[in-house]
Amino acid sequence: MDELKELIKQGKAEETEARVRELLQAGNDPEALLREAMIPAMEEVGNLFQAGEYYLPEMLLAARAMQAGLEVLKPVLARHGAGFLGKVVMGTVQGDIHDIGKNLVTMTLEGAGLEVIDLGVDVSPERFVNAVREHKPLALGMSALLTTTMLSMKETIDALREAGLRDSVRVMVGGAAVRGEFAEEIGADFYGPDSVAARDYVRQIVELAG
Ligand code: B1M
Repeated sequence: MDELKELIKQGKAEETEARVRELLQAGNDPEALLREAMIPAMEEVGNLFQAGEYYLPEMLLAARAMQAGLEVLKPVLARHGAGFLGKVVMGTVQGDIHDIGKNLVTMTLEGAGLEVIDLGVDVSPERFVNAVREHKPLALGMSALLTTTMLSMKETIDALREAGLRDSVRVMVGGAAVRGEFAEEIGADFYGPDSVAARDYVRQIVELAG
């Protein structure tokens, strides 16, 4: 696990991929890999960047290594079986291109049997609104990693209201920049500290919808 964390911090994508495979083959729980090595690695990369010890290229390489590892986990986290429980629209908000957390939430929801319409990164309020109108999802999930972009979440909620769609969908927000109080302030229905919380929330909605 420690070695996996180091490989991600050093941005070694191929080695990360191989190590994740090895750890899975050795019987390790995929969620433990995420919790104990992969997510903490990104946390440390952020701290190194903030301390001026890492620059953008190092941060980018670490992100690539993380994504290579996630690709290996994807089929393992995915649920086998037919039929979707419902739809969720997901995206990273306007001005923000961080997508690792959003991808992780997407994978976890898919693993729980949800169909996810992933709008990608830098998604404007208009695109979110159009997707809600078109797909009629149970929930809309927005991710923001920058303090400067999290305000776009409020703009999206306001735009949903203006379009008369606010009551048709549950809005959940998350990402390193977001906190529970902020979610409440902007009128979101739920703040998810991690992908498992997001999955559990959507499961609750599915149960309520009967
Ligand atoms: Co950037 N970056 N970055 N970055 N980056 C942060 C976010 C930062 C905290 C680093 C730091 O200074 N310590 C800082 C933001 C400071 C702030 O605003 N407060 C920062 C900065 C400043 C920047 C740039 C502005 C740097 C620059 O250009 N000078 C720039 C902005 C670009 C832009 O978006 N416009 C930038 C660029 C980048 C890269 C492109 C190099 C790369 C992203 C690559 C990619 O995503 N494909 C990158 C990275 C990798 C990071 C850090 C190191 C790691 C982020 C990450 O992937 N974490 C990050 C440091 C940090 O977050 N501590 C940092 C792992 C991921 C699993 O966590 O996304 O939080 P996270 O998701 C979690 C939960 O939050 C939750 O689930 C996940 C866990 O299960 N979650 C949800 C996420 N979304 C959810 C949605 C939900 C529910 C839960 O419901 C819908």
